[in-house]
Amino acid sequence: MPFIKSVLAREILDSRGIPTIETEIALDSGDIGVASVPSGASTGSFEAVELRDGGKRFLGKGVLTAVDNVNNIIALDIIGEMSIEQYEIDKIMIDLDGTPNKSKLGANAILSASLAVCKAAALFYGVPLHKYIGGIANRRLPRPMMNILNGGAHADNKIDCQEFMIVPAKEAKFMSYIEMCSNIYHTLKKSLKAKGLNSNVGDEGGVAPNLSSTREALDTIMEAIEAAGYNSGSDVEIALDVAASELFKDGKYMIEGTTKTSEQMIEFYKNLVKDYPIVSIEDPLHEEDWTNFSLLTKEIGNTTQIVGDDLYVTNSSRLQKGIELQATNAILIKLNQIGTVSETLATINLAKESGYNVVISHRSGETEDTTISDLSVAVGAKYIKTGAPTRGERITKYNRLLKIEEEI
Ligand code: 2PG
Ligand code: MG
Repeated sequence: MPFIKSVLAREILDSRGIPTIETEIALDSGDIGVASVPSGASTGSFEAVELRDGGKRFLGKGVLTAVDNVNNIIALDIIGEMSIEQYEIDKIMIDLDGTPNKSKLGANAILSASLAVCKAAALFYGVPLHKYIGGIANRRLPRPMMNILNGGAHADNKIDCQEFMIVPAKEAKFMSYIEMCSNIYHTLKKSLKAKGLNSNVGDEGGVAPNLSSTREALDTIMEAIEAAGYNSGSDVEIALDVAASELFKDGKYMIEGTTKTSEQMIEFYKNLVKDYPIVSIEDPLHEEDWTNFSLLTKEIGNTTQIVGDDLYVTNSSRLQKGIELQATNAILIKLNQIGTVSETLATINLAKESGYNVVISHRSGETEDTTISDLSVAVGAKYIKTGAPTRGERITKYNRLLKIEEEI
């Protein structure tokens, strides 16, 4: 077994130009794992804590404390450790932190080290990261849920629903998925321009035109699908991330200039799935609206994937509660919501054992790190959600999947 020889964290920038953390872990074998962590904009209240410095530097968003926690606290406990077993290293860091939400050392600090160990170990064993994590059993790539139109907290327009995604309906090569989604995306941009609408992009690369309702956005996407020569429904379907916790004020949902109760939101979704080829709805309700999640899943869960993101925050206890209540039939997985590789894998295992679909996800603030591409293949995730077919930090995940497909 090799041992961890050195640990070095530093501050870098994410795709929004906001500081984040990158960590390098070197083994005595000479293998070096390098990993960086992403950051969300519409974060769930139950996510593990992302440590920010506060104060004046970078408007309070600096991560030098987290960097220091890796270099001067975590490093002392893991350097020289005669193991690169993921569960052991993660356990050392979880115990060192000692809080339920990683608020002492920061989930960003801990995850950067957890990922760097994982990558160093894959290099040591001489296998690609997806094989190191998942073994040789999994040879299927996920389908992209590709974000083409942004609203909510990811754009400065009037659309309340945060993400409109397109999803290939038929099994194909990954490049065919990309080609179809890219054709539709570029057709959408052209048609917005032709209508005199803004075709600039939001944080995840989707266009962010000033449309005013979910239905208007869906109609625009349906037109683009047909104009690009595809059939909506049989070639490509639609997925939404409503990020409804962001819309919840004083016990009601504020959406499209109206106030809706949970029951009215459920009616709204039942009508939407009747009128559009929607296969998946993420966070349709507030992160604590468990009862109504269960009602919605009972109503439309047979034909529609209901995904919990803020609801579960990749946390196995919250997922366990969701399974008991039959709150959803799928989970969104984001490593930085929980803060270690091993806890993320435990949550994914629980989801799979319970027959839940797994969607591996980026964050709206990303880096060039492509771990999620490998993770999606390793665990046999049904979908990956990693933004539009544009912007380097999104494209790098798709390019990594193309290479993995070539490998396997
Ligand atoms: C989401 C994510 C990623 P954020 O809500 O699913 O698309 O957004 O990273 O801002 O939480
Ligand atoms: Mg979400």
